[in-house]
Amino acid sequence: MSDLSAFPIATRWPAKYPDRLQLYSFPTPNGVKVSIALEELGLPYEPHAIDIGKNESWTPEFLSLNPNGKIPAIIDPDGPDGKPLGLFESGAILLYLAEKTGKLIPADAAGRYETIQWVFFQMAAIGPIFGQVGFFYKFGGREIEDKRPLERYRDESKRLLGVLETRLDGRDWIMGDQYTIADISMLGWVRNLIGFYGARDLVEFDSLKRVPAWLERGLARPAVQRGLDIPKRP
Ligand SMILES: N[C@@H](CCC(=O)N[C@@H](CS)C(=O)NCC(=O)O)C(=O)O
Repeated sequence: MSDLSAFPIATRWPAKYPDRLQLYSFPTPNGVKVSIALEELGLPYEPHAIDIGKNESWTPEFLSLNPNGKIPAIIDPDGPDGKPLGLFESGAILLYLAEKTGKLIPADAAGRYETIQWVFFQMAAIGPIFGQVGFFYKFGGREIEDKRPLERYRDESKRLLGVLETRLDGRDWIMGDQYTIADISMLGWVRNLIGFYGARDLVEFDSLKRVPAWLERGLARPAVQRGLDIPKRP
């Protein structure tokens, strides 16, 4: 039986199944990347809901695993050399899971780096910029009279969607025939932009062809549908 006693987070969110990978998350675009990947991979895991609406990611127990106070984070009791590994940052977790299993990433070195490149593109651009559109269009920032911040992030989001539209020319998935962690990193964000943030018209989503078709293909995957709802909101 795995010993997670070195991880203070496991005192506040105890593991029923300590031999399984422990997921500390919430069903947001960053959180669902990991639950979707785990569902795709069929790895046994135990999800714990960290209610960010109640600031649970800022508790000392959560901060002991991720000093940056953000979901998702994991503990893999069966990490490198068979020792437990704690990890935060969704991109790092996706890469770790892909390399652990040899799935959701091409086996050849060039394809592997190309996939990592697109995951970094998501982490550095799609996530932060779409998140700002969410703030300035749907949340607190919508009250701000000066519309330049919203316009800036709207225009940048349209540009980034354009990059995806071009990349998907002649490809079903970001890496072509193979569905990878690059797709998983982005599906939840594009879905959120036009769904939860309500920015479909703002970013002229319907003027695109390939991105909507890719989103539909991704959302049709049963593992994606399951992962989008894990962990369940309390
Ligand atoms: N770069 C981080 C970002 C994680 C992130 O922003 N998580 C958000 C939810 S999508 C969060 O935990 N917010 C809680 C808060 O800031 O209080 C990653 O990809 O893991």
